[in-house]
Amino acid sequence: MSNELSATTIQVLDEAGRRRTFAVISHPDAGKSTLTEALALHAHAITSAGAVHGKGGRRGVTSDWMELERDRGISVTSAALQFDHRGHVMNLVDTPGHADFSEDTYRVLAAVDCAIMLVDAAKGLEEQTRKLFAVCRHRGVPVITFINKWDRRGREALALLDDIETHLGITPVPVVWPVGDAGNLRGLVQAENTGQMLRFTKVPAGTHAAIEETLTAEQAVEEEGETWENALMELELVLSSGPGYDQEAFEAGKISPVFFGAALTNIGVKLLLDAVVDLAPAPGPRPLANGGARAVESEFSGLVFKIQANMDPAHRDRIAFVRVCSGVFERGMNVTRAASGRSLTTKYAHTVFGAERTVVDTAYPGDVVGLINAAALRVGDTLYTGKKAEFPPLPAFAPEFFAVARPKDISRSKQFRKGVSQLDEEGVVQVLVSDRRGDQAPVMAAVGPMQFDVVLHRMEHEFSSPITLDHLSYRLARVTDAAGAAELSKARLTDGEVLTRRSDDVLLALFADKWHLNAFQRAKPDIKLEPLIATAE
Ligand SMILES: Nc1nc2c(ncn2[C@@H]2O[C@H](COP(=O)(O)OP(=O)(O)OP(=O)(O)O)[C@@H](O)[C@H]2O)c(=O)[nH]1
Ligand SMILES: [Mg+2]
Repeated sequence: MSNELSATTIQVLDEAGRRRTFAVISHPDAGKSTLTEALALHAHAITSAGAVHGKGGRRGVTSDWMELERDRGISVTSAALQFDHRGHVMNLVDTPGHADFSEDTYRVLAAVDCAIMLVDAAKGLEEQTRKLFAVCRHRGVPVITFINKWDRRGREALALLDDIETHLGITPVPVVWPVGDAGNLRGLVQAENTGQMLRFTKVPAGTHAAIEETLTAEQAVEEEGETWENALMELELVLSSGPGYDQEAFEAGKISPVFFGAALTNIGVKLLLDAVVDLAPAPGPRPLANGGARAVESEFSGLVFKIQANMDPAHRDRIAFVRVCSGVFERGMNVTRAASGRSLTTKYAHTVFGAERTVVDTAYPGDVVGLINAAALRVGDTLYTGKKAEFPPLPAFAPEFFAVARPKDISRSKQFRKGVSQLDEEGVVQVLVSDRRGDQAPVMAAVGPMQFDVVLHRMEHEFSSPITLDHLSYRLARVTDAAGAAELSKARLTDGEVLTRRSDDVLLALFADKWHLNAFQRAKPDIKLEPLIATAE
């Protein structure tokens, strides 16, 4: 083997080294979308907050899909942004916090190299944040902690860190410490440079970056007195009782660097952005389904982690979001879809920024590319050129809510079918056909009921086919096989159990409750009934 690396290899390694691909995660309302916009604002990728999700009455990039988000004030789907910062290419994915949309968030976590975990200063560690943290740990995604909303009254900094240590089993290591309690934020001090205080002046409504001034320690004592001294004391206390920052320990998930600030008023956001460049790992080798790993400098490979249609009314089309895992992506290249072995061209490739997009000609490991109208692609697909690559499958969650969908206006059955299959492909819900109801009345299966709200809204506004949903009393789904299907079809016609077929041909037996499941299992002990991944994990 030659010691000389080819020019392409050097270029790929260099470009990959400049990439930071990360997600923002947390319980609903901790401020992920606000932080996402503040980060983009700091990198000068947008000129006023509100451009991504169009929140708070500010002018945003409008679309049907975001209309629902605006109405509710919550994110119902993840959004990818790319921008430059300090010579690095930042690929940032904002995720929805609500548990009902957690399948989307879990898929994003399969596509990033680092996560920023948001903690609301007043609420502390909330349930969904803990679950998402557990997923990061399981997947080996290192976590940076940002304690948000320090501009409002909240808990004590030391107590919050204590909770992280106790409940998450990871050592929080402060990189930044707040000067002033939550609700009385005077400024920030950096662990590496306790000789100065960073003071911020709020700009109304956070439409622009907060103005920052630097005080020397003497000035800080003079102007902030005890508040400054307390901050130094607390910081010293935490640092002296812990291991200190260590890059290897961070990447191994043993420690989490901690930042404080307020996303809404852009305080502490720049320090966080710099930390992503300095601390978050660049794309590395990716584990393959059958063992081994794909090195970043290998030929092209990518993972489809999300499908979204109709993001922009001006472009009524379907985008498959691909995270480039290795090699160079060039628009127009032929790639192979691992699941089918078929090849497809990538003529229409875009970089997306919220709902906006621009044509992309070349992309490198870590980048997120949107492939337009690649109808064959499904969430979880691996694409590659050259030597075959197949990444491990993405988790599919166990649905716990089921409803039969019917068009309100049967003359619009074509729009109805189109809408249902589109929402199925995106994974907005799983679509099942039950042996009793047939394919005229598909059964929508969801992890949480809010997914149904998205279905109702999108069917009406995007597909012009308003629907009714009749909720069914099933709560449990089990994967079965042909033998199980035969038995279930023979079962008495009660509402206790039913056989369904998912669009990927997986057979799912649905049961009203664990008693019906147990009774069926006792009667037919040899029948295959395997659980799916539960969200409670
Ligand atoms: N006071 C204060 N409010 C904040 C801050 N950051 C966010 N908020 C507010 O918190 C609310 C929720 O913010 P979002 O950014 O929508 O939260 P999210 O985490 O994206 O929520 P989901 O996407 O629904 O999970 C909004 O009203 C924000 O204005 C902050 O630093 N200080
Ligand atoms: Mg959000």
